[in-house]
Amino acid sequence: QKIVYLQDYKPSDYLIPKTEMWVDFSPERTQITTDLHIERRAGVEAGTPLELDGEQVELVSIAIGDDVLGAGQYELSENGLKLLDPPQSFVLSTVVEVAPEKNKSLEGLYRSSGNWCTQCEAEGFRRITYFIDRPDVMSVFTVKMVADKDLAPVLLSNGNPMDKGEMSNNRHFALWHDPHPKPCYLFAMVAGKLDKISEKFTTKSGKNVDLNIYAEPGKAELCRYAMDALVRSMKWDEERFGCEYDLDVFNIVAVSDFNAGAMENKGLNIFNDKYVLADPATATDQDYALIERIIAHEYFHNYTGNRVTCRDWFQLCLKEGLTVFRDQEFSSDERFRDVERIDDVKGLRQSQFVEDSGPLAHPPRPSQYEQIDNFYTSTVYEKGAEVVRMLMTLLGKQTFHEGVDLYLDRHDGEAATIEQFIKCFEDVSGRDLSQFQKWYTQAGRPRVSYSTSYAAEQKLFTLVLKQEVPPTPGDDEKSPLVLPIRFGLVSNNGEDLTWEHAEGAEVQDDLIVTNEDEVTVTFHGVSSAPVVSLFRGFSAPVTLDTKASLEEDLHRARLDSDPFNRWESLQSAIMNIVAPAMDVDGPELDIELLEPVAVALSQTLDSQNLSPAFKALCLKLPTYQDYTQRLGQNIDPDRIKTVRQKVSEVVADKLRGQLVTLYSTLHLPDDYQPNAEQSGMRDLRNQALSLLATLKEGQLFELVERHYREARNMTDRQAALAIMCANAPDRAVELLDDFKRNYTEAMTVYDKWLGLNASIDDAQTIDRIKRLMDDDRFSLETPNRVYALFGAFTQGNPTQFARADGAGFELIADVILQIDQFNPQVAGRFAVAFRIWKNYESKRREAARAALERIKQSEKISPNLSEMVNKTLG
Ligand code: B3K
Ligand code: ZN
Repeated sequence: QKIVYLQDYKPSDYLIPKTEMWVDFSPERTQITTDLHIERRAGVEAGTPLELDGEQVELVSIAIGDDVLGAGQYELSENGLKLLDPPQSFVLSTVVEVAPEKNKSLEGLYRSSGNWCTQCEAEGFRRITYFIDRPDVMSVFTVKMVADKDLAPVLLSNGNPMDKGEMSNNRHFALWHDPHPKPCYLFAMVAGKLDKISEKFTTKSGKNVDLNIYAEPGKAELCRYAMDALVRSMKWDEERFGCEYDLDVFNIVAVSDFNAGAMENKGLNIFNDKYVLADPATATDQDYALIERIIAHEYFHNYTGNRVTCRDWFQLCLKEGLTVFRDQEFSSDERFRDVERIDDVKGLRQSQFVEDSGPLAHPPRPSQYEQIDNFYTSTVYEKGAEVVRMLMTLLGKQTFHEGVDLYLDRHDGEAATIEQFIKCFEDVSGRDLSQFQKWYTQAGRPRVSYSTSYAAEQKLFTLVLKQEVPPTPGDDEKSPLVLPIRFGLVSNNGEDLTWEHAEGAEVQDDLIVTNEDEVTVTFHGVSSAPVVSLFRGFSAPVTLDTKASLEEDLHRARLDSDPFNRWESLQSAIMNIVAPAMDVDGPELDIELLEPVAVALSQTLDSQNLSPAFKALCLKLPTYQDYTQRLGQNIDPDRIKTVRQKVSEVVADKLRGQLVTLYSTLHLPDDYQPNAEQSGMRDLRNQALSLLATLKEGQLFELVERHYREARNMTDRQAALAIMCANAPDRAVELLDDFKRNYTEAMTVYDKWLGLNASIDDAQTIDRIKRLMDDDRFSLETPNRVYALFGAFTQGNPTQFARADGAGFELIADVILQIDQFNPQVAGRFAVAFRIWKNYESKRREAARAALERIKQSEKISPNLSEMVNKTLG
């Protein structure tokens, strides 16, 4: 396979400042006529050939001006078109035909529920027409769309609507013009039968914007919450980042077949409908929160991604990391900051940390790739966001915002790089950020260890910090990174102790900044022996290697003024006690040790100062993945499951009375609202029930069943089902039948049903999944079905996926191979399920290897899948 290297970057020889398209939709084929206004870049030699990308498009005709080109004047291949000796400045007209009905890869132009729509990022535009398909070639697009009035009453593209009208033969047209030059990956079109809801927005400078959200007929009312989130996002971006919307209309279209979550096409965002459609009967609190976030994320791209885009795909995290950071900040401002932070870090650890510890480890800004589609990873997105967050921590909020302002101003309308981004922060702060930049270019994460001592007489507190970055595949030499460490010295009564002065590292207020392998920081004038609280708010994405004593953890869990470390310390106390028993040759779990942890949990639940949402987080005991990361090697999922079950039982039994009271007395308002307050209360109540149910008592299952039957919203109903699936498979199967009959009319709910079925941990699950694949409404061609069924299985059912007999691995290998025939992006993405194969104990390891080898040896696998499988096998 061809590898693309960052160091080979070279600007395009030709530019396309203007593009005019005429698109004629008809049921069988779509014809696209394109005028490209092409110019040779200054300084490029005459006679330099022009290469246009094009895949799966059928060339009907090609002309320069009025001269139709004949064979010999251009070369055509599977990947594009080459003009051998183009003039300096000219208009190239092409007519091509594409077949959207047959397009199951969901890249380029395709049909979803009969409607036409597009997905161009990263390299889908070349499946619509010939173009220089790279993000640094920016063009002003004008598009005329023509279609049958009944088949496609709605015709949408980027930018502003300029004209529309009737034509002969029951046809009509719409003309769209986007004044902002953009790379073709931000191009979009939608044509079809759609309903909409509309809203008006006035920007801070008084400009009126029409907002529309389109959905399939009958679903428009389900877009109300998305619209509310959009309006709040627009306001927030003005207030926090000074970013004001820049077109007359902003359209969102929800489609039911979509590979990713959504796409930020200029002025015309296209969404996977599961991130738009919601009402209390079909969506959970978590669904609402995700909708809010993704709506915001795509909207925020209008500046970070669209106004300033990426020079090349290596810079993907320039737009994604920054935009994830922005959506995290938005959610934190709209909801509970502390809870959002904990949730985000949990997400980071479950996906990015795992990625970073395995064969697919890569830096947020990689330096080589085979298929860019495989690089839409949690390292690029979530770690990318952590790096931006560290910049803010390091420079302070105000200077950070000055840096972002400068970046958006200096590079407006340009395609930028990470270096240019960092330079803006250097310019506003006067700080040298060259070492900091390694966060973008180095894979893996630092392991930080520490030790402390206190000399009472001198009132001297000493902190020794060490960092080490373990090697990642193909990269043994790691340098130390700049670590912004938020910290506090927690006293006996929980107050943060002060100090007179500190030396040995840069220390300011509650921030230590170190960039060395090892550093000793001494604090003078510390009045009593503190318990140190490091990386408050998870101020750097590291792994803390030093395991604190149980007393220290419990001290922080009870008293730390930083909510993140309060939560973290409780989790770490449990993990320190429990993890050894999960080791294949480990000791039995000593349940007596859990007593003080249960006491701390109990105090947390009783606290008057903590929010229900925070308490709910604390009740979520460490996850399966938390333990696999701690253990690293020789993982036996059954053993982890048994020990986790035991821990839950012990804790549930100790807190029984409190949990029952909590469940029965926590009352919610009748009027359902998906806001943070109510969501937190529901979460706490459901968490209490969930923990209780691990006691597996008949009476408790009655309670769970009643919770299901009396639920007045999907949050509670799904929670009840999930609890049953986790603790009583037989009863769960019955309830799931009822659920299917009564609630799954909406596909979003049908998908929940699929996922719940796949999450049941019993020996029948694999057969059950095979049966579900034959269900009338299931189809491998719709990514949401695939994500629901197999995502829940590979991520949510580790014991069955990683069965010792290999049946789970085989099932997923079969499915990946089938999907790869028509949708390589989704196939490649699913291969990620195998990334931890080397960490299993030997039997499972061999079974996983066999499944991977079988994929690798299969005939005709896509380049996407091949890259993933080869890298995973290592
Ligand atoms: N930029 C898109 C991702 C497109 C995925 C392409 N394979 C959505 C987002 O991150 O906002
Ligand atoms: Zn994004």
